[in-house]
Amino acid sequence: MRSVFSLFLVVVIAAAGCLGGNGKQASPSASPSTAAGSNATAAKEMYVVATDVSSQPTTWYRFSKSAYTFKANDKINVTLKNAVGDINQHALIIDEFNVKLENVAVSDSKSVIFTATKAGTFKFYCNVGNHRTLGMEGTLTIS
Ligand SMILES: [Cu+2]
Repeated sequence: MRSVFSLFLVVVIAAAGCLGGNGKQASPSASPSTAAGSNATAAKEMYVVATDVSSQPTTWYRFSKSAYTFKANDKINVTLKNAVGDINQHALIIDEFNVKLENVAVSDSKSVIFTATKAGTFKFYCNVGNHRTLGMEGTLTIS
């Protein structure tokens, strides 16, 4: 008899747990037309590090990785981390998607989420001084 009662308790608790879960889901799914859909998907990471790859000035001012590929309509969380150990601030600009991460100080980082609304090959670059000319440029491919 006791074991039946225990089983009954377990069932009640399990049922309560299910109800609680449903209760939590009720509010976001109440407006599926706005909450669900493409915006519900997590943003993809585009993590870019500004780095000085050697002690030679000719290879200062680089992005750690210079090519990224995503799909059209991907939501992209782009981050610029400034890992260059000098006093320079750096930036990451993507003109076509109006991305501007500017004044990123040493050891600092900035992020912004944008949607890759068009396919193509685009440049991202640092707009500080002549950094782009020195090599702070990369390619973003949206397929
Ligand atoms: Cu720079």
